[in-house]
Amino acid sequence: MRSAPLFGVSSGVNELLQKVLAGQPRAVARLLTLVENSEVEAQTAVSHLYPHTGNAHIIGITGPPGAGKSSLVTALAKTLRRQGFRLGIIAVDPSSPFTGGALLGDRVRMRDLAGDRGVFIRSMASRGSLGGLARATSAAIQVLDAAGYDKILLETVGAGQAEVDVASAAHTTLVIEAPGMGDDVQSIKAGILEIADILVVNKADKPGADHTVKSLEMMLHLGPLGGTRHHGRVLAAPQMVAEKAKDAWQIPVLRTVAITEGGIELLAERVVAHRAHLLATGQWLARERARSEREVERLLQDRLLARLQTAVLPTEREVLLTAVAQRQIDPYTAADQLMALVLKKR
Ligand SMILES: Nc1nc2c(ncn2[C@@H]2O[C@H](COP(=O)(O)OP(=O)(O)O)[C@@H](O)[C@H]2O)c(=O)[nH]1
Ligand SMILES: [Mg+2]
Repeated sequence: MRSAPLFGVSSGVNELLQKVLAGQPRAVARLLTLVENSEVEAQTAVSHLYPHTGNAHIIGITGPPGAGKSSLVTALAKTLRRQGFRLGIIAVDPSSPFTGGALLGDRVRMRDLAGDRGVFIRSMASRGSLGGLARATSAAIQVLDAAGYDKILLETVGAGQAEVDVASAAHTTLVIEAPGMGDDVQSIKAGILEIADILVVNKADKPGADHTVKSLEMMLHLGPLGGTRHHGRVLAAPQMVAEKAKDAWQIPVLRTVAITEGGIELLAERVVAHRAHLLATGQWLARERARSEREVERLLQDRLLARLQTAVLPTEREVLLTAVAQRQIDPYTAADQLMALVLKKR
């Protein structure tokens, strides 16, 4: 099946895609560069590779800078490698406009993994919009999935919207905290807990780790489901209890020392167990469905905005916006007029 020719692409691209499907790291690296630099290439690649995707377990790792995410990804990767999984690692830095700085540090930390053909590592930095980065990251995930990597580890710096984007791209989200990083209950953002499937207190060798663990556990139990993740379905109360017992995922709070691989075996076990849980309860499909919806919506938005840019002349736009600013027309009317221009084929 994997050797079937791909139609509608040049023979060069066809050959590259075939090599990616065969799992050749150099072809994967080349395709990722194409995908990152051009949306057209991304579309070509994803549309041809998509039938071969859907096997990878996507694991998001997020948390504040310095919590030990890259060290933890490295330790987790070593453990998962010993279990025979092939791994793709994508380190995303939305705050960095170019590949350098923090990502260079990540490279150093992940150097233990270099030379292992079963591990593919890629850093991605934002070159403009966060939306552009999200799109490139999503395409990169598809490429790695098609190339046969079993688990894709996606590291991102906790930076508001970016960490929520990670959760929406991942099946399993790890939120990493560390002691002494403003770990009071008040300063741990509730939004972070909402996306976590597994909470990790890294740097458990440092003083204050117990306090951080307790703070997180307290926040979890204050939540509506008492530390469990459940389908969004509304159920009658007795049914709710039964369903909760059957389908709920207990969000664990785990301690790790990434630099000595302490606690990593248990973390790897929970990560693998979470995938099994999602599959057994039908939540895997539900997450895929939600992810597909967000992805298609994002692409549709991009297309509509692009259409707006070509359908409306800059001068027309300027006239309308000035009219709104001068209170000659209201913003709703302006939007309606712009929409009419978009819908009118020129
Ligand atoms: N003491 C201690 N230091 C750690 C641990 N994990 C990571 N570090 C150190 O914390 C710093 C930041 O780690 P890094 O993995 O780059 O964090 P990131 O910014 O979240 O990716 C580095 O100097 C690591 O060596 C740990 O478990 N214990
Ligand atoms: Mg890092």
